[in-house]
Amino acid sequence: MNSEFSFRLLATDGKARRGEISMPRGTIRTPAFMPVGTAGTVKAMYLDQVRDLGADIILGNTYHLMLRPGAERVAKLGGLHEFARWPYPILTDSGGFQVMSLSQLRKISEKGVVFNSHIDGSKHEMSPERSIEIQGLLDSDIQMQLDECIALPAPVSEMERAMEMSLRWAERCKTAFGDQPGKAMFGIVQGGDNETLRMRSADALAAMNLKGYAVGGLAVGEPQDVMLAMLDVTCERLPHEKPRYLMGVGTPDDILKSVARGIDMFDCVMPTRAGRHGLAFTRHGKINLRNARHAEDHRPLDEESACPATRDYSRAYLHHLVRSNEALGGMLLTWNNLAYYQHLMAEIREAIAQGRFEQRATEITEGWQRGDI
Ligand code: PRF
Repeated sequence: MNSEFSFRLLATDGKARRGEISMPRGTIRTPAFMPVGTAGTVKAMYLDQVRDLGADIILGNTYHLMLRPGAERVAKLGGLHEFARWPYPILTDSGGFQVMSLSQLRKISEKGVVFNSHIDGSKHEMSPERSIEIQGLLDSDIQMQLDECIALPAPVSEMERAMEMSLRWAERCKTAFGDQPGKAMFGIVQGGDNETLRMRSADALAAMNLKGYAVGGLAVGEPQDVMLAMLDVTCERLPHEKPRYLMGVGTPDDILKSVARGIDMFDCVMPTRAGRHGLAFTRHGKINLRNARHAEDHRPLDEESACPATRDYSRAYLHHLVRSNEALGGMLLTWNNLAYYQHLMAEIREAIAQGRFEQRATEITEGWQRGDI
């Protein structure tokens, strides 16, 4: 264990990187997938299960927790780790992205965001400084700068304005965060689907000498090849020796292609949300358990898996649970999906260490394309 935040690259294979983030609450093996625990819970999972699947870090949301139960209250109760019973690293998103996607009424200006709660309509303000203060009250290990993520497509002038303001907010967040050796504040690259803006954003953030960098503003409506092109120009300009986190991404295919371009960390609601909606991710691709063709299928999702949800329950039973809206359906499929995602990350890390990432990625992709067997 380490008293300071540090990142060590253990192996590279092409642009893909295998590494390790060390911090007081634990070590994060990268490339890493961080299960989303928005409100201090990874929905439909016990955190012990999440840990057992191999998650080194989970994500929490400033926006949700500040509204309910409140950041000061979480602090009073001993911080988010103690509250949720997860003693390992937690990364918190800064709130801006969730304000824009969840609050109906919101106003964004140089000062920050003013918004109405999606829960009770109450009015709240969040400046870059307040976002960092809240993340500190939660006792988050990796804190994110407040940024503005805009939906694509958007006019270049709009992408430029949001990117430049996000840079100014990065400076303010850096100052507000100060010097906390065991923790980190990451900057967020913005710039929409414009290569020049992305390069400017990455260069300016790199010059701030932050402990890590996120790529934001992607997977917001653009085609996958546009997202990958943005990663190509961005990763190139980010410091080699710092971790890189692609926010809110993605499908297993997005993850393989982003690791190939130098991304180290991911988070996404995909495995948890899709699980609650009846969708299973497997070695053989996605399986929609709602479909009537599973109604009398004795086979488990994957008999070779080490995960009980994947190996021990018939597709017929999972189909029945999903169709009946039983809580257990969402629980078993979330378990299966997070097991699949963590297994995928372990395979990725091993392949990079062995210098055979590209071959392994091709084999994994072919497995999905062979279809549901
Ligand atoms: N900014 C922040 N959080 C995010 C994003 C962003 O751009 C995204 C975009 N995919 C997901 N979550 N702060």
